[in-house]
Amino acid sequence: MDETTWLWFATLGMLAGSAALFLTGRKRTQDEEGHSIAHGLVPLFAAVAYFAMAVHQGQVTLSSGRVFLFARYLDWSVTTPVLLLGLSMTALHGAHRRAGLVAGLLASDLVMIVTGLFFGASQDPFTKWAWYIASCAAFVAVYYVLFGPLRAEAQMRDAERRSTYNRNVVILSVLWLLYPVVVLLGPDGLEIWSATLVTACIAIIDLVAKVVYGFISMAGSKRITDADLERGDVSPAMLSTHSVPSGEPELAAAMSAGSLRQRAQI
Ligand code: RET
Repeated sequence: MDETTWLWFATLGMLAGSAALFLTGRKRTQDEEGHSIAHGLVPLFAAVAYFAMAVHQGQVTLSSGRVFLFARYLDWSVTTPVLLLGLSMTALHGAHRRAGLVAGLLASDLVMIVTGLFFGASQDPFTKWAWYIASCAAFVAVYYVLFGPLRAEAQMRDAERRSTYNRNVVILSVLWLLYPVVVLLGPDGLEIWSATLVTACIAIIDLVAKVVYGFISMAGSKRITDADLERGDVSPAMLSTHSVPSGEPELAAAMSAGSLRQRAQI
């Protein structure tokens, strides 16, 4: 397959993945609803970027003749913060806690992507490798937060949140590590791999990191929600709707248990 075919393949794969994630996502609590919407939107946004690249708009030809696909970075600047926010919500039981820490995580991630964009657009070797090192340093900061303070937060939660965080953080960090390696080997870096090989590899890694990881993360948030509902640990304010849909008796039970608990605490 040539490079453009890979870009079309990724566009269609992302669209199908987004539709599947939106259609299967459950929305019983606000937490679950947040995860479903986030994981549905991530591949949808990627589809926009892949389409732009497939029709040769999301790229520029540099004076050296190298074609630089900058639309990848537009995709990553939106989708990576969303994925990190989802993981933070799992560790923190809602993202409203430790807002400074979460903001620091997202800012480091954005620095990683923006410096990566300048790396890709550079032609002078010194400038290029300076940007690469800066991007890797920001990547280390992202890992530090994920495996340091956020992991410590997750260990203080219930068994389902803890195990979901521990599983997701390992899968996410292994997948993300592949990006700087593939980009390093390709035409933007050491020029060992061809543009087609890099585009094919990134298309596959992107589909796994967005769609497959999306399903894994949504399964985790389903487990967490099931356990919360079973324990009656869901107050009416945490539900995604204030009216209980008929045919959802477990919600009605959890709501009344949750409101009883709330009243007991007053
Ligand atoms: C770049 C530039 C070189 C240095 C580093 C990079 C890291 C990229 C990463 C991208 C992750 C993208 C994901 C998209 C999925 O939605 C920018 C290649 C460190 C980690 C996960």
